[in-house]
Amino acid sequence: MDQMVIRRIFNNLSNEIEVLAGEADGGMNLAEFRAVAKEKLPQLFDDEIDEAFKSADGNNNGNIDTEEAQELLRGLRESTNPHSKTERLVLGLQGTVASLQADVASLHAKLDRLLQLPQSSE
Ligand SMILES: [Ca+2]
Repeated sequence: MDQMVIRRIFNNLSNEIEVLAGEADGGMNLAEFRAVAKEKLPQLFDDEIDEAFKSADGNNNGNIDTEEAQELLRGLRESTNPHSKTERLVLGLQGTVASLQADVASLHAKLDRLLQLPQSSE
């Protein structure tokens, strides 16, 4: 199934997953997951819900365990955060380049002034 569909499902269920991830020995089996997903997203098909569940159940034990829920949330944060690690890096580099360009421009201006001094004194 489309990863975007799975992502959309979990984005809509992030509060429920957050609760799950906070429980010490929590977990959610397929029946519980189906019930929660159906309540929040009634337009979903059963096979979409099942597939989303399978993608989150990393060790295939029929239960989204606390650790799996935490990993799911990490994945969601990375995919939905507009300033992901890479983007932060790019933004930082763009800032560096912009400040270097400003420095070079200001050096140019100073050099121009220095070179013009003898001429302007004539
Ligand atoms: Ca599991």
